[in-house]
Amino acid sequence: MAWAEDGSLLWLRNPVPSDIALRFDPAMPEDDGYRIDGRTVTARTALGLLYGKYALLRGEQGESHPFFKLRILNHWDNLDGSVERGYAGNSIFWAIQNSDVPVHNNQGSGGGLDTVLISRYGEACASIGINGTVLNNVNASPKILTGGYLKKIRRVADILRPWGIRVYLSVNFGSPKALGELKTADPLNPKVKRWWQKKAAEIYRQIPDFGGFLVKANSEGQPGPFDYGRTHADGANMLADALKPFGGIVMWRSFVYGARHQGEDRVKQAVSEFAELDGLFRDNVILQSKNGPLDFQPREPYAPIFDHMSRTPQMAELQITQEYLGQSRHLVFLAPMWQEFFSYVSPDRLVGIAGVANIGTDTNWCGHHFSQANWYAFGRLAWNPALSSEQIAAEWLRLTFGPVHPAPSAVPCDDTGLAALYPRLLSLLVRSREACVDYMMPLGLHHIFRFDHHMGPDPGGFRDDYPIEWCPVYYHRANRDSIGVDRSSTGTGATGQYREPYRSIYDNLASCPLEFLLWFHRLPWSYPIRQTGHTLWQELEFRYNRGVAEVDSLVDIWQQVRPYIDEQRWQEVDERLRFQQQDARLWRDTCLKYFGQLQDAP
Ligand code: GCW
Repeated sequence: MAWAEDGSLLWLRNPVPSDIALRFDPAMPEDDGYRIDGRTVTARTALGLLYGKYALLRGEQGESHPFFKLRILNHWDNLDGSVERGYAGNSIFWAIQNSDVPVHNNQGSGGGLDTVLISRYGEACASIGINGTVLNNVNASPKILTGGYLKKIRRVADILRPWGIRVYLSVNFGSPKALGELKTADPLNPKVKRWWQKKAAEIYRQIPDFGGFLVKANSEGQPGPFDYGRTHADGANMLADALKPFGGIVMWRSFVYGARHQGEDRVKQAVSEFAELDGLFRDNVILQSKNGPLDFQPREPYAPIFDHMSRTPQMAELQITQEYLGQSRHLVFLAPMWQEFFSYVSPDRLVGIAGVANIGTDTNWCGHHFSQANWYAFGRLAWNPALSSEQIAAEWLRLTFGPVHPAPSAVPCDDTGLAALYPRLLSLLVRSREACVDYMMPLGLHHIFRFDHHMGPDPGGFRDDYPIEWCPVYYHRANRDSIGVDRSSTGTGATGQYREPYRSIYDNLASCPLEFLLWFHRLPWSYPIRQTGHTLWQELEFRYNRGVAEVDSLVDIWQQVRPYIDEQRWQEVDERLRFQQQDARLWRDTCLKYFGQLQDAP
């Protein structure tokens, strides 16, 4: 099968059929949903018709409505064109200045903006229902709010508007001071309030449908309201008041540690910080929290902050870019992880979801062809969190690797051969996240990554010039006798932050699920695992080996599909799978060796 040389078509290689009938129906529910009947798409809004067209392309029939109102990508893109935790080239929005890094499809003459690329991005997002994008890193440069950048943002907003995508910005809380315009950024200072009000007005003059601000404050060195003895609520409300007249929102992140609750178990600090503020936020503030209480690990229990803010609208932040899951070099399909999260935190409690994007200037957008599946899955789950991983994976596989219609006659296209292999490929895709957990950090182990770049294992990692919360040894605490962190009521008490029944389930060693065992409990190496008959040590060995075997199976199935996939994509995926195969072994061998030697120590 031919793959269009320009890699930008993703799951959209087949054009939307031209013989579709489009109808407005003002009696439909008030959202951007659609109804598909044969080749007729009906919707209440123009955006609904657009969504319906793409739904038809993926074979949908019947009626469908978006579950979350806010379905937003968060780009951690820096103004110099680099992308924090980006593994797919540079930013598609902020060009590297004076660089000859080639940007694919650079046909747009947008004065540093690749208008064609950004429009394709908009289409890809719209095709899966994404309706918002934050254009810059949460570690935000104050410069984003200055005139030249605002002009550029206006142009990006103009390109994305036809695709139903609203533009948002991450803002640096200290901006008025950092830009040298005021002496303070104290949220209760009238001059500071006025500064933000004027800034909001300036933005909305250019971008009338601007979405609002995303804020990382008093976290990992970012400025925030604490700098002036104020609370997160003081800070968020001040920005919310500035945006309110224009209909804008503030997405305030709860990812904080090492500030006011320094020294406390890191996974407890968000609740310690925010629970007491519940009810104090303006109605256009949304608290945005990562799915787990630590930091996007291959597996975490859900973040208990979601149990504590009953009077505050909340959003979940998921990470599409695989910072801790092999980056763009491992095939790991993330839908099962996100579904696991929704099984603990009901989507009903959330007003939206945000996904940290994995998109860059690489020809295939995401570095790894299969990483596109995670972008796709994020959008599909934002639209309907009840979709199964299997269904999403099946859709994506078919759209991405299935035949292109009409099949180019010069290229033999044995669709049946590929179809026969789909079930195995699909099941490996769906199991790939569990495999990653197994070969990296089974049984609730977490954060044993190499410093800074988070690729590869470093179970012995310790640096006394780093905060202890950045050191792997803090997270497993393994010694000659035991491993794991006691977070139960006899330990750090983190289990006490969970609602029942989870509080008791996690607290009690006998009922704690094996996948969270060492997250919540500290156990001797010889601890007998009732469910399997292994000792703890044997169970670790078993799981590390199981993860490696799963990757071997992936490599194997990829060999079998070779005749049915264009050579270029096949090769590129194969090369990464072979790296993953080696890396899975590296994880297993490094961790087992390190933990094994500890036990043998005199
Ligand atoms: O996981 C950590 C990342 C940082 C990131 C931070 C955050 C944008 O390693 O790169 O900063 O989380 O989410 O704020």
